[in-house]
Amino acid sequence: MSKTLRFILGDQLSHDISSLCDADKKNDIIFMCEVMEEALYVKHHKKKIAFIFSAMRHFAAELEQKGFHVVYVKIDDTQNTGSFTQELERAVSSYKPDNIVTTFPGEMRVLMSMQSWEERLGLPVQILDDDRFLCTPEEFKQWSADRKQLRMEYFYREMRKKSGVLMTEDNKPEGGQWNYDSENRKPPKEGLDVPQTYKANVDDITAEVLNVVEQRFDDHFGDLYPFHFAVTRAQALDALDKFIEERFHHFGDYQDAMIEGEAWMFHSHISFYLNCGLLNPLEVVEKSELAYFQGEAPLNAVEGFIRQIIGWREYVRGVYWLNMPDYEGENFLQANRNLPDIYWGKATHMNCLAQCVKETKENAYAHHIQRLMVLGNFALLAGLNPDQVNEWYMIVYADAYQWVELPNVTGMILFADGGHLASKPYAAGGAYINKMSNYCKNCRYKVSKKNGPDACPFNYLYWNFFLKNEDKLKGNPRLNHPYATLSRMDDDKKTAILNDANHFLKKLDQSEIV
Ligand code: FAD
Ligand code: DLZ
Ligand code: SF4
Repeated sequence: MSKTLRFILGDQLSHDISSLCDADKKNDIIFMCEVMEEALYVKHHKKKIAFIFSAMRHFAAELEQKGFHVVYVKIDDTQNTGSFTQELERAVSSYKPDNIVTTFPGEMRVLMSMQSWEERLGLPVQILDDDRFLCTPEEFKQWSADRKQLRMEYFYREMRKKSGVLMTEDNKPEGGQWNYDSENRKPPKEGLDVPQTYKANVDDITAEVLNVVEQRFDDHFGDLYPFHFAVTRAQALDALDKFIEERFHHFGDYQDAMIEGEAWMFHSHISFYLNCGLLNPLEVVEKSELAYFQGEAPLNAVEGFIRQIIGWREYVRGVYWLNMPDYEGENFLQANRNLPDIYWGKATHMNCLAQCVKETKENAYAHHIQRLMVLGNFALLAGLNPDQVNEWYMIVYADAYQWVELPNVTGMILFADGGHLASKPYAAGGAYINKMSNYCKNCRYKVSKKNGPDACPFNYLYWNFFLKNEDKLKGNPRLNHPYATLSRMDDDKKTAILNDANHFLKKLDQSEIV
């Protein structure tokens, strides 16, 4: 009987993952390792490292309980060499397996490393498909092949048909429409009662991990405490149930709303669990659909939520594998400004930015509209360098892996891929932030002012962005409106915009408080 070493990565914590499918309890070895290379290739938020290590250790314990032979290397094991490849070398020389089986990873750099193992380790290495996604990279490639422009909405409809989710018996979308987004843009209203997010207790395994992270990764960004992420599948399922029971009915209505001091709003907070394998996307979607049919959540909430998971989530993964490795270096707008210290918590008068960074630092989480329309919008309008912005997003969010982070940053917020993922840049002035949040009330800037020292910087940066990028953006039919407005704008107004923007950006570059 042959002996297989089954290598499980930190984002492959699913009991039914392909690499475990036909595992033999008597002969095979399940191998997992905590390595410095993964914790340091970007300096992840402390909470993210603690979350992954604790979830890995709990998963290994569950496999052991099931009777598997698990070999687990901890970060502080004295012999730990610090990299996947070298740890595998050590394991191969100790346990002498006949072959290695693993599942397709979430990042190109890990795939390239995996592809070198067969030669380096001198034994067969099988990389199995990651069947936790609805659409394979090959299927996405086929879908995109005959299209001039990729659009998430059409891809999403294919996924609805493929999965049968929210489809009627005669193959029509439930409720008659594919998309209920127009109902999902309610501004926050006064006195909205936002439920608490799920909070797991810290057990002995997590306490040990928190201690290690405190000692070894103290110079990383972010607050380690309080730590209340789910770290087992059972806890992640509780977190999902809590969302469905307490927040789902408002998810659609307030999907784009932001309230100062309310970091979690009516979102699900399950991206961490989906992305590391504790939850399976299809089971989440099925539970959501059931909630709709049982009358626990309205269609606009359920369709909107399901679209994020079988639409956006699958779409960005498809875009990632379709375009890597080139996607990593894209900089269509030639944006080259250094990431300002505001993103690391330096003081700013811009209340929206300050609040979103503060919550990111505390929770290793910000909800979509904070990531897109505040932090991302500023990065776009200020012309921040895509490499630095990508690195920041990879570092600060506990759900960040390159397959999902890179398309959202390079494609969605920075338009650095020239429109491959999104048809136009998500640029907005202060009015949008004011409509969807209460941040402006406590800001030193006046959102209604367009120019001058008290004006909201988003207002003049918005027009400055379109003026500065005219040669690259003017032909885009979806930008006819801003360019038509600019063509009617008098020269004095344009000069005021350019002056205000120059003055602001100069201060930003000189690390002055803006
Ligand atoms: P909910 O709002 O409750 O949505 C439900 C689920 O839908 C999420 O858990 C997630 O799995 C999925 N989803 C929603 N939007 C997207 C999207 N645009 N792309 C992929 N999946 C989506 N998501 C990550 O998982 N990891 C990242 O590193 C990441 N980086 C982002 C960077 C930027 C600049 C932007 C604009 C978005 C990013 N997102 C990322 C997408 C989205 O913001 C997060 O998935 C979401 O905020 C997670 O919180 P939630 O679980 O409460 O989501
Ligand atoms: C994010 C992360 C971290 C911080 N540490 C580890 C680790 O020590 N061991 C491990 O197997 N995985 C870790 N991960 C998740 C990996 O970075 C992730 O599996 C790859 O990037 C592929 O998506
Ligand atoms: Fe942000 Fe402008 Fe509102 Fe201040 S006024 S919170 S900078 S949008």
